[in-house]
Amino acid sequence: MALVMHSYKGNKNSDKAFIAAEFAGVKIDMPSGFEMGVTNKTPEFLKMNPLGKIPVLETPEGPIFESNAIARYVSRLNGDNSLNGSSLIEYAHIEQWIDFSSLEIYGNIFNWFVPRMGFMPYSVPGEEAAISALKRGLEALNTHLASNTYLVGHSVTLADIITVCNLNLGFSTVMTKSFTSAFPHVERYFWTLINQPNFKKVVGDVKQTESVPPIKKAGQPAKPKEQPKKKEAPAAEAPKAVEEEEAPKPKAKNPLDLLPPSPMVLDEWKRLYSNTKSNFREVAIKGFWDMYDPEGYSLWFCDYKYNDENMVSFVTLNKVGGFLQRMDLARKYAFGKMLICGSEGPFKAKGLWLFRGPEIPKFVMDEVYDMELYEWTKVDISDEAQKERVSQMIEDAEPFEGEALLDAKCFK
Ligand SMILES: N[C@@H](CCC(=O)N[C@@H](CS)C(=O)NCC(=O)O)C(=O)O
Repeated sequence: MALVMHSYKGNKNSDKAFIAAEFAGVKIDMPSGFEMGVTNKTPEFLKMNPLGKIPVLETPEGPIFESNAIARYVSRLNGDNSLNGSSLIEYAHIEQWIDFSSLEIYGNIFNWFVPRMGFMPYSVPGEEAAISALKRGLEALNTHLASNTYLVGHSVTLADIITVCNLNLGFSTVMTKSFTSAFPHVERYFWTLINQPNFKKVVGDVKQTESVPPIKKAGQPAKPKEQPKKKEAPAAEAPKAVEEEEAPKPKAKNPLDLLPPSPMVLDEWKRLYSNTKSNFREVAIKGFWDMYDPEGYSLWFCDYKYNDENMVSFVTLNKVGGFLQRMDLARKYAFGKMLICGSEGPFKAKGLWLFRGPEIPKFVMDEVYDMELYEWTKVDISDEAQKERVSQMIEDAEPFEGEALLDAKCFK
């Protein structure tokens, strides 16, 4: 008998086992037609899990409930993977982080989110306690991740799979950008791993929630009726720590559109860059410096602050790739080159960016969390050495600063 998962697509608890299965080369079937609240309350289901909760994994040796136990089982089915570490102490640390993320992270996200959805009684002190305990957990995780790419060792373990699934519940429901930006290493860790192929295959594209959902009344979890706001409603008032939904404001014009016109047209430069197939120095680089308008634009070098973590080539490439994806919002106002240098880890991520305006645009600093993972230095174009570095970065010169290029990515 094959392995059969009783759950539904998108359930963050069963995602743990499906991601572990991708790493371990295990196949799990999930029959369609599962109906929450119906299928999991049948006598057959209750024989597998007396609580009637999902997920449940049916195995040739009998059913398993509790998502962490299921993921542990799946991760060990094929002995030859590193999901469980390579020593007793690594194994213990993996278990440590699994418990930590289940109790200190998932538990507190759950106590913040679920009462808001009307599935548990809501109270302001209860929510405040959950948020404050969650912040304490995230702070500890953030400190650990400041100097570690993964929770344990130098590759993905079951601890990462379970922690990322737990964080995914938070990122997709209550943890807005303004909440998570206090934990930049957790953000980097989460977005890097959730975009790795074995995660992405299971969870798809993940988007961070833009607001904390409004409080729904108990018993009306599906869709609460809009109540006219009473003046005095202290019980339903959200604590200060929680962001409330705001009425949508009309979209303000980007301040960069209000800058005095520049003789440099960014699209012209991008076209020249893309269309130059030979004599790059003489055509594209010369063209760039002829066009460059230091009044209307600025040039910036960036250097990744945590290159020591960049031991694995594809993880480093994904990290930089994710950064460029998130820069999408600046496409009208920026051009960038990112070089990933070195032929073996640690790989160094170095970049050159051209931004409209004399500074790095504020909306980019605010919206793209990767920005703070890099050291930014404004290029002094009166310094010939710096100008030459700019030219070399644009043309993917190799070796660059004495090192081979693992890759060069362009943002245009
Ligand atoms: N600790 C359990 C939690 C299971 C759980 O709460 N499952 C929810 C869906 S995510 C459920 O089945 N709820 C139905 C119910 O409570 O009857 C695990 O990790 O598997």
